[in-house]
Amino acid sequence: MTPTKTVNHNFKSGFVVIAGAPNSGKSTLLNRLLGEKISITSDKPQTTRNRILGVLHLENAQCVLIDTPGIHKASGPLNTKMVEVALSSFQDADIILLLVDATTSGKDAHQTLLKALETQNKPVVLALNKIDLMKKEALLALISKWSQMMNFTEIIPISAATGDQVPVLINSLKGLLPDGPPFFPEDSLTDVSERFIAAELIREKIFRLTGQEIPYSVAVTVDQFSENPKATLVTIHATIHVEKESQKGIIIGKSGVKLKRIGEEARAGIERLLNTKVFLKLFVRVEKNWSRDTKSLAKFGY
Ligand SMILES: Nc1nc2c(ncn2[C@@H]2O[C@H](COP(=O)(O)OP(=O)(O)O)[C@@H](O)[C@H]2O)c(=O)[nH]1
Ligand SMILES: [Mg+2]
Repeated sequence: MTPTKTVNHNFKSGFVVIAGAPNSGKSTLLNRLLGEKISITSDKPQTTRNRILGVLHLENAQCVLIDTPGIHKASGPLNTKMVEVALSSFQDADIILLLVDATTSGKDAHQTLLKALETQNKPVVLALNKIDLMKKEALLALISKWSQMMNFTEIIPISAATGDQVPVLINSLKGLLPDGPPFFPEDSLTDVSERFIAAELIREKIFRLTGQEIPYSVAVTVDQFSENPKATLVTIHATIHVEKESQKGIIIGKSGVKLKRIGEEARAGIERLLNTKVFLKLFVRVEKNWSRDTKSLAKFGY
């Protein structure tokens, strides 16, 4: 006997991979689409290191969004790993959402990506982001330029930061989703743990509060994550791993001022995420050249 496969024509579901160059606003857009901060953002390229999944629940549809580390020319093992993660996520996609920073969009930066997209046999939606920073005439010229570069399913100008035009984007994605049952239960937002997001929020503050080389030499691990019996307080111990003694000094700062600020800002973010009081204790440790060592990369989850 052949089992009958029932397709519910009233429901649509699928995977949307958000691809694009570093800093185009992929993580900002994911957070905007979900209405919750699950992916960290900063003005430094390569803030996102892992694949982050978020579930967007719509009426009669479910859109599983994948935030990827940006695609760029790889250099060094950590970067190579990030590009691999981004490219391999295309395979799981029903729709590819290409996000481009409209203010800096030049063709060169996207060549690697366009080449990879041409070989995919699936809808590609182009979202031109950061239109809050642009004049309308410049935007129209840009739309015409991109429409000649590749045969996109749709081109939608948006602002992930203000939310402008984001509903239009959601509608377009919904229309392109295949028929199918939901992948995730109604109340789920992401597949990563609160513990992981907590470590990421600490890393975000380091990205935002330190300059130049420091962010790329930092990994964060959560060593303890425990709730008191009444669930009114979460205690977190986390370690910030750096590659050199000098970097440890910069993270800690004069009389510990920098580390204190990182801790305060991270705690506020984690409290918003968990919706409870948080006690956060941070340690700083030197792990020589961890970003060039495969074993350390694995230990830190990359
Ligand atoms: N003005 C403006 N800034 C944006 C917008 N979207 C993202 N950004 C900023 O661009 C930077 C990179 O964003 P992020 O989401 O980390 O980019 P990602 O590397 O692609 O994930 C951050 O400083 C964001 O605040 C937007 O629509 N308008
Ligand atoms: Mg990102």
